Amino acid sequence: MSRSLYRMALLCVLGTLTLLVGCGLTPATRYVTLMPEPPSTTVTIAESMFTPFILVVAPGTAVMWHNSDPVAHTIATTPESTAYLNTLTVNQSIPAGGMASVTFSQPGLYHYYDPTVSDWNADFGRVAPRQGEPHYPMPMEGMIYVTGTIAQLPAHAANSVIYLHDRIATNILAVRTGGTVSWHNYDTDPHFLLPVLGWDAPVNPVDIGINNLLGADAAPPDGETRTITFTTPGLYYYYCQTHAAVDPVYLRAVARQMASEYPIPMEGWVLVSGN
Ligand SMILES: [Cu+2]
Repeated sequence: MSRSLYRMALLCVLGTLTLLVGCGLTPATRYVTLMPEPPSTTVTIAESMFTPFILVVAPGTAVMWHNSDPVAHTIATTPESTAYLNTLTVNQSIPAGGMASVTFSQPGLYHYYDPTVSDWNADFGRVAPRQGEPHYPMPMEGMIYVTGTIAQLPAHAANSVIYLHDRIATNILAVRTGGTVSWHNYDTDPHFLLPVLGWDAPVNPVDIGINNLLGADAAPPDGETRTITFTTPGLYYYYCQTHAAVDPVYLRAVARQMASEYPIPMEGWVLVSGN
């Protein structure tokens, strides 16, 4: 083989090798491009309910709603808005069998409902169910809990039970880690606040126990006060055992018919974050 032929042969081999390496790189490069997809998680819509009722995600997560009902549903944040609640407004219709996706970047709570089958009750500041829906008296609502640190939450928050009502005055509160929340019973009847069991941390990461709040009838003149110190960050979901029960499938408080606020359950949330 002459020197020029040898050189040509060598170039051919090198060229082939380059092509092979090139072919090998192309899919790998494409794969690497797809890698930084945001994490995603799914809320199922079925029988006019959102499951799970409380979804916990890290900041930057895309939440996908999958509507498996034969009718369209809407996801809409409630009118509640604070530094830690509904910092993003959502209002999207999801056709039957369809999907919707929302990415939540800011830590906090996002409280939403379906206004086509439930109602925002402005007097109560709560989502109310409609009679005739399959899981009445549970309204079609849900909570997205985006973990992460929320700065400048108060060290103390005061809450109460309203006079002559089976109702928590402030449904959703937040305090910094190590902070305290007190509940004063302005009602005449006793109330018993305890966690909705069955959730995994960071929902109810610590059992707050049964908090007996005697009313003015048993503890005159003005009922009892309980104060709880929250040393572990998380979302504490509680209810009053006298005026609500827990649905074992959805792990939600359900109003008892004898409660004055029926069908709205006596329940509340405490968000604990930052310091
Ligand atoms: Cu009660």
